[in-house]
Amino acid sequence: MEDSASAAAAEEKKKNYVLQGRYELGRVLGYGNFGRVHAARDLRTGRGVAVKVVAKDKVERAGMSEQMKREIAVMKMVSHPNIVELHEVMATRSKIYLALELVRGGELFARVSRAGRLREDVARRYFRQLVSAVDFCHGRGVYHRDLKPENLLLDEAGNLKVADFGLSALAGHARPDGLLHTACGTPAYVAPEVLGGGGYDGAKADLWSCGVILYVLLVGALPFQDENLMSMYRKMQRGDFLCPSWISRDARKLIGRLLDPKPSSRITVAGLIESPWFKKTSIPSPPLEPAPPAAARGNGNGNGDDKDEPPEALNAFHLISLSAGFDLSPLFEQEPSSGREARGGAMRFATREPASGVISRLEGLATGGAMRVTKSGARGVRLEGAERGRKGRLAVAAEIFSVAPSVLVVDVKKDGGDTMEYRSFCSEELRPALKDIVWAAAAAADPPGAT
Ligand code: PIT
Repeated sequence: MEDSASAAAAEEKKKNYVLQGRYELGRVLGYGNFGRVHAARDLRTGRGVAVKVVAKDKVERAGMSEQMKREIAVMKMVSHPNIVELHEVMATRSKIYLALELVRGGELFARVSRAGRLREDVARRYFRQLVSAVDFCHGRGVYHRDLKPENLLLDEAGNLKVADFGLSALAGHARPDGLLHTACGTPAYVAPEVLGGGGYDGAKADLWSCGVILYVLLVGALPFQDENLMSMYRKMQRGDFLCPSWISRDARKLIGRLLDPKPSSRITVAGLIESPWFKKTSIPSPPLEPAPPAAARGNGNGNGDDKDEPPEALNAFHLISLSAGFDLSPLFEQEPSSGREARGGAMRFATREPASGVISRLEGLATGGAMRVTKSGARGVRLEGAERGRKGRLAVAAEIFSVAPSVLVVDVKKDGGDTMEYRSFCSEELRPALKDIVWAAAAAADPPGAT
């Protein structure tokens, strides 16, 4: 009996790997509501896709079956260049599979958290794409209700794609008062009227979240933050937030109009599109022009618009000698503006240690931390935690590339588990363990932004 159960489980596992003979599932890209999202390959076309795997029993236990059906219905309705496309839905007895557009550039959240904050022209480009997607949804009676940088993905060309409609609502679900009544979303991004519980207009609530997102892009912090949810809610109700002095006047005005606690006077999409900050045309900086040194970059010109981020246009050898070891990512990015921040907490460092030495360091680190090690070829290693964390087991994948004779670059990525756990693993364990093999050029100045 038990044997046949485990054989069935093994069979299910195999089936999952090549899903219904059509999709070959690969690494975990992230976690949506109710399931993991895997990178996958469509075996019929060879095309890359993302497959979200949802366990039916989990959805049922949480009483979210209707919401799941709504997510699928919504995604079928919203085909737009800035929304992750749903290609196909499949199901087995126990699981639902959504085959989605593959978006490879990671979360916008990762780009912002690594850069600290974005230049206004860079933020404006993302924000326009977000508003285009949001306006498109609203025009079809779809309200996302969980807009936040973690649900905004970037493709390889640096275009924004809205994901995760798992909490979305349709206009048809409003009560007779014309308002939605389900409080959902992520507190820091959710409009005060949603938390208030008295019914809300889905479009106005999404615009508030757009205001929080714009603030996060430009400031690198949340506008309303408090350990105590009630105090945070009170700050939101009062519109009590501060804009740092580097934010331009137009951006500040727009943020104020989006973070208006009264939905009736809050700006509409039509007003937003006509606002000076949104409309501003910016002249893109010339590509491959090395930026002046930090001291000459004039930090603080008062209006805060179009400030420089750290230069990213140096060549491979500059970067190796200047980087003091970690984070050489501009070396490999094909699209300069998609930059190193798009890589979701990924870490890169140069070393003169041979590949075998790097691998044995990683193996030593794994053994010390009771992690499981698997090698893939001569240049790949994966470490997996023994214990399940907040989002499953932490898994870290390292790949080794040769960039010059006797110079290797090691690329480290999260391959499973929670992003915060991954970050603390990197800073508390990985970095210290590798410190002495990371190649830091003697007496070379750190480039701006290097750690
Ligand atoms: C990708 C890459 C990635 C995440 C996703 C897609 C997720 C997409 C998604 C998840 C949902 C949903 C709609 C889209 O409702 O890292 O290509 O739960």
